[in-house]
Amino acid sequence: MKTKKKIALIFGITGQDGSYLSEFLLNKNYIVHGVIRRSSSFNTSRINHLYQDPHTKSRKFILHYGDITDAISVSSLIKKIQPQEIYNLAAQSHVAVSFEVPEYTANVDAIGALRILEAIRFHKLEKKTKFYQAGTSEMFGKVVETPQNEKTPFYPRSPYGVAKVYAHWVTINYREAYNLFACNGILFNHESERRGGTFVTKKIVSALCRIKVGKKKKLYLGNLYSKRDWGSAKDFVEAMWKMLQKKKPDDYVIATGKQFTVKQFVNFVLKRLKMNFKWRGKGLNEKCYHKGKSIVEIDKAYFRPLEVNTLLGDSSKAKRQLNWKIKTNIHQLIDEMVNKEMAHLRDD
Ligand code: NAP
Ligand code: G4F
Repeated sequence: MKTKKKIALIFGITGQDGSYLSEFLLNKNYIVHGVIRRSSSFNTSRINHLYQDPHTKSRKFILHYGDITDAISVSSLIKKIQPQEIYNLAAQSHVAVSFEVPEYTANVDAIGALRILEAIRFHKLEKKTKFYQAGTSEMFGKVVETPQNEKTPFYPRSPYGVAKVYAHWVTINYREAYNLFACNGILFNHESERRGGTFVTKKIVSALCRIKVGKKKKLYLGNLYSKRDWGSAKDFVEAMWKMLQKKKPDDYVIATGKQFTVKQFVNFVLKRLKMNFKWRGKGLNEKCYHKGKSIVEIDKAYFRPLEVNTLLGDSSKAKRQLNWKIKTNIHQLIDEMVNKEMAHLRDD
């Protein structure tokens, strides 16, 4: 007997995680629907390889225009698609930018989650549709304990972090009030070759590769001493799916349990590129030299009004209950990112 394919709906499908989650779900034989925003330039580069022409029979990958700030579009898509699983990955996801556009960030990152939850409830899909909310270690902000787990209190340090705390609690609220199958993933930083170019790992890899081949002279960074627990996006999207396959909905920290400073990340990439280097100076005058020339310098513009100095996750609950495992360490991640960047540069 043929089993019916599961249907998933992804908000934020054009982003780093949306693209990997799409691939993951398609491999599991899902029909994947995704919401894209109208943009004056193409915003689908991460999912172009998955695209299926609307005239294709029995499509498995279907895109819809919509926006998480538009309640009616959110609601009508959910009514039309009636998915078994909804993944809310849509966000203004840049912490520094959230200080520049705080109200917009709240609208997308906080109320966006509410709009989806309310649409599930309004269309009486509580028993049919499971919901995943893309929460973040930024909610821990000025951490009150180390490492951070599901019980660690939140102390967000940016409009982004504050908005995500709202989304976290409203997800729990709908779970408890309406018996909705709704889970929060509390994901620590996760990276890949598809990471947006203004996040620090991708910015470092991209600039140092270009410096290596003589296409760029200098990389400017902000705080070199913040510590992050960096994992691989491919590993982390699997955890999102695993949460929705459990019998009961719950919240889970997803992290590697290892942390490094931004400066260490720079050093790892330089070593991977076989570039000799030496750091000299202090504070804003700290510089990294290669062959007698400074290649990394500090620019105050990249400091934030408030910083999250340290993040380190304890994901033992996810390991125990979801049987989730980390497959990629930081050096393998850097390898993947550097290889992709160098291939791009060769193609250029
Ligand atoms: P990303 O690459 O910035 O992708 C964000 C996605 O959200 C994009 O598809 C973007 O569309 C979409 N989006 C933004 N505003 C929207 C709106 N108003 N309506 C509909 N879609 C909208 O982020 P990511 O790294 O994949 O992260 C996925 C989610 O996990 C985000 O919610 C992020 O906050 C959260 N998170 C990420 C990390 C991490 O380290 N990557 C860690 C913890 C939590 P466009 O392509 O059109 O801009
Ligand atoms: O790469 P980042 O911009 O990531 P951040 O702020 O940790 O946020 C990312 O991870 C969160 C999970 O914890 C997600 F929720 C969020 O959506 C996003 O994906 O910055 C990492 C660190 C920060 O301490 C920042 O101050 O790197 C420091 N940094 C130093 N120089 C820089 C730079 N960050 C950026 N983006 N650019 C710099 O030049």
